[in-house]
Amino acid sequence: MSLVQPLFNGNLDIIGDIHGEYDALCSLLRHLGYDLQGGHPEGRRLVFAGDLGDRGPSSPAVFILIMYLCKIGRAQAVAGNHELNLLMQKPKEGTGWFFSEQASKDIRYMPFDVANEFQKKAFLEFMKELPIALEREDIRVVHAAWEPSAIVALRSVTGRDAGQAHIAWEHEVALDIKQSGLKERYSQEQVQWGSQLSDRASRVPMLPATAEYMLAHQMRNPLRIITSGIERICTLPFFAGGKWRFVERHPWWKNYDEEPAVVCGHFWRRLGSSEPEDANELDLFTDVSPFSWHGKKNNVFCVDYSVGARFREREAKKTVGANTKLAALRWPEKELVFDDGTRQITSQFMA
Ligand SMILES: [Mn+2]
Repeated sequence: MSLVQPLFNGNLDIIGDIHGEYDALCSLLRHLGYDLQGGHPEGRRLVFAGDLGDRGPSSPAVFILIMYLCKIGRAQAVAGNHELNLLMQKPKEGTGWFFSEQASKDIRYMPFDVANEFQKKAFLEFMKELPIALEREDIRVVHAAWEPSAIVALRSVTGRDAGQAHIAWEHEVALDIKQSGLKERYSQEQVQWGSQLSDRASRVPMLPATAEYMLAHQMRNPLRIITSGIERICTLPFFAGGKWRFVERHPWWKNYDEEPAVVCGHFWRRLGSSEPEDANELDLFTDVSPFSWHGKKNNVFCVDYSVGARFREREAKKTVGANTKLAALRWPEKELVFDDGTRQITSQFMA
């Protein structure tokens, strides 16, 4: 077992983050021409770019279907940051379907189906088997970022699943942070600023040790880089997800100059007028049109069209799916198919 595995040959339909939106998945598969067993009249095959569950109403059903399709060889999937969290047994926001201690806190996402013990065990076994990256000569698939040095590090992992490799790297980073004195400086800042760090109204200046500490956790762990992307220290702190932040996402594709195309998910591309929940959060696609390839060579494509934000549309009693879609990128056709049946040819490939 390796964390970087060969991708299927032939024509592919690469599907972005699903986040427990089972109905969207079923209608997308129908529009793509798949039958209930994942068979396709033209022999096409499915690839899932990770983040199968969390937030949406039916994460268990999504896992059951994809697990089945992968087992019978009709689909492949890479793990995303949400799969990694489940593997690490970290009950984060949106994981109430999996962790009973989180279920009552996930009010925003209610109602949602909850996995039983038997299912959880099966899902964990399945996630342990998932690769982090899939590759072939012309195309690569990861959840968030194809960062060449992180991929090299993943290739060197043998005899460990992603969860075990993640723990080992986290230990290494923690030890280094402690020995270098960064942990001590970080703790001092945390004590000094205390509850203000989670108060939007407070004026928190740039905290250099906190920034460096956060950056180290993200950038010194190859698994984090591939499943949640590249980060940098930002110029000004910003408030997002209930905390003051000192590092921001970096559009890694601006540095990607290798030949094979890369398809990823994770980055919540926006359609139409949908607004970010945190106005301060950096939109990585301000200079990229919604259906365009992007990056230094224009050979990277993020296929996540924010279906994970459907809970917000439900919450606001808006039309579900108006600004959020589940998408598949057809390769080599480079056409998008959405869960509502609409299609769109992508633009600017290698332009
Ligand atoms: Mn993600």
